[in-house]
Amino acid sequence: EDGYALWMRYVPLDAALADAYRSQLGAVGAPDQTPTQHAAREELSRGLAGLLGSAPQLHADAGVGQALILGTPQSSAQLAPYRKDLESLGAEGYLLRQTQLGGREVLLVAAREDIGVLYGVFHLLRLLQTGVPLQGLEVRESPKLKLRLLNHWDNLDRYVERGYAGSSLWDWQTLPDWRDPRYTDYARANASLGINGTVLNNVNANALSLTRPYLLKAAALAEVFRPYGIRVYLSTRFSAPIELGGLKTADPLDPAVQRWWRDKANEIYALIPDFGGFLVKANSEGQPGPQDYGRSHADGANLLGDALAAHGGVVMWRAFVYAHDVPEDRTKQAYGEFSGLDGAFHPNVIVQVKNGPLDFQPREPLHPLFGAMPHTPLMMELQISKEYLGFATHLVYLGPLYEEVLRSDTHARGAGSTVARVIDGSLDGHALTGIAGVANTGTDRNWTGSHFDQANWYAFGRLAWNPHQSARDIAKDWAAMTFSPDPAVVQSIVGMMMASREAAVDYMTPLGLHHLMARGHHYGPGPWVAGGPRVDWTSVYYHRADRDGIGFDRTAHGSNAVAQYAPAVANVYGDLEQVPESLLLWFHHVPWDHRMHSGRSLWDELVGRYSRGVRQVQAMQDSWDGLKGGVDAPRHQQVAAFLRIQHNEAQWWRDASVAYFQSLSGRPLPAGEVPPPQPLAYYQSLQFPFAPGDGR
Ligand code: BDP
Repeated sequence: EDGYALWMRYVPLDAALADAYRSQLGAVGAPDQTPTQHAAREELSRGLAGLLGSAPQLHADAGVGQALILGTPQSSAQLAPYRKDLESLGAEGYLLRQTQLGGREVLLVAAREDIGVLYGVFHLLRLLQTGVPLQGLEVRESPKLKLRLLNHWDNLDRYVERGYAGSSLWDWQTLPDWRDPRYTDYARANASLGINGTVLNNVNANALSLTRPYLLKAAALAEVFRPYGIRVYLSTRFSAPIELGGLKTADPLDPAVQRWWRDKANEIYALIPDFGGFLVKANSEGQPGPQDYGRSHADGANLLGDALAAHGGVVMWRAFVYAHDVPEDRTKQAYGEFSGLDGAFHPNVIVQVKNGPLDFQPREPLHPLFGAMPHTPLMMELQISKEYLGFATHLVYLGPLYEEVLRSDTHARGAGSTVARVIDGSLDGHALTGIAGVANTGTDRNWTGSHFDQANWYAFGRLAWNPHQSARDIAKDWAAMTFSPDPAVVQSIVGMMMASREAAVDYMTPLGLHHLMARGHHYGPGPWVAGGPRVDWTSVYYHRADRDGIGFDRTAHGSNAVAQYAPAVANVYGDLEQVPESLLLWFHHVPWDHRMHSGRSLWDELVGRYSRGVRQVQAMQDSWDGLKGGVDAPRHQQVAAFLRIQHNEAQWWRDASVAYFQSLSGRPLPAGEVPPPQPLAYYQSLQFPFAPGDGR
């Protein structure tokens, strides 16, 4: 058990359960004409062999006597009567149904297209892995979002920006000739969740990835991924016509630039006929873009959109922008640049918006662009890698974070206008919909740098398929498949997972605080960070603490960022009485003796939250200790060690933060709180990657 198999371990089920399943799954009719059909058969065989102890008899022609039938109306005559029904599930949907056929009980895994059958096989395997009875089974599934993508921030030299799981999976040097079998396992894992696209390279893009040698490499990956329903996309450098084409400009209105992109698109599609499209970071953090020529984001996006349109490709244009001149409030920038462009984008352009207005913090309010651009398709970008959440060492299950933003109500069309409904297109009637997760994968044997970070890849994929699902239900499936279906084990692991995100918020940035991580690497506490090239890269800019109080005033008295939300949201966030305490210091600057719901002063509450976060990590350690024997030893040991690291670092965060804020507030610690064992200067002197020891 080294974690390589992810949630697809397919270890033997309990004997009674396996017996019951075997009678329903022994003989299988499954066509084998296409690569995707082949992948479905292979996965089923592999899964059943592992779970039930013997591989099923597979027949390419569905006939009488088979208990399980896989296929589409085209591939299996027996499924022809279901044509209409399957049509209604769309190109990627599927049906699992137990029914009578020719007087016998059969289980159907049926879909309109082959890819739906593969998705259905993964769903069936999940049911077996989690012990769900098949009697009377009826599952109808189709994805709620069209683009369900991973974004790899992988550079061509295999360094992964903000990646914590080793090097990039893509070995550009040996591609296209060598196709590492790991690429296929990557595709299987994604297909098991319904992820249907991958952006191979970093948003801080190198134009080289658009040259012919690299396109050939991308084409090889596309070929590996194709049977699994995964399309390849590329991050695109806006100035590529200059760097690669020798043009003098990349101005989107220049005919030579337009021609260059059209030619490039033709070249790409000749090599990768199902190429997905481009992801673009422009005029952000030093990247080139249309504003360099006095043009708008829409001009830039439409330039690329037009080049891809004839081939059916899309452009995902990122709204993560902030100005070169330091703004009064960085969180206001994206709305300022994009909301006025609503309706100006061509139909194959979708604007990709991060979940919150700043940058993947442990907690942020929803991004104000959601609901504010009804005439423009918006997709959401989440980070699966935990840049601001303790990298791969801290156990932080992101399901609750994703769920929180998806369920946030924009109130754009009245109550119930959730972010999930913005991105699934139902709120404003968009057909082009999507979600992207910044991938946390790498060459580490367990893919994600820690066993528990696999859960974040998993949860992202499941929510991408259906953003209305519950993070807890997803955690249950994951824990059962990844560790053990034993209900006591699952319950204990899910308990740890569900509490973990709030724990991290508490020990890092409680009560709406944000961006207090150490400079540059974002690991460990740095609430004192000040100075340097930009104030919005410092902590003091965000917390604004002094002797009198703390918090960023984003109300009408301050930056008025609240005005970017619909009035029903702005009224809540902007009102000290109504703002949820979890976002208090995001929106308000308040005195240290501000009364909290608990009756305590803000100062006492803040210190209490920091300590609560540390205690929660201790509770996770206790739960995990209780799982010794219930979880295999190799993974148990590694998780236990990582929890020890997390506990030390949670304590470090708490002590450093309390010492720092106390140096400003000048207030005594509340009764019962242990003073930080070291003076503030000690915490300020610690350098990454040297985690704090015991004071030696
Ligand atoms: C920030 C990361 C930076 C990314 C940037 C982005 O620190 O490495 O390039 O986001 O999303 O969170 O473009």
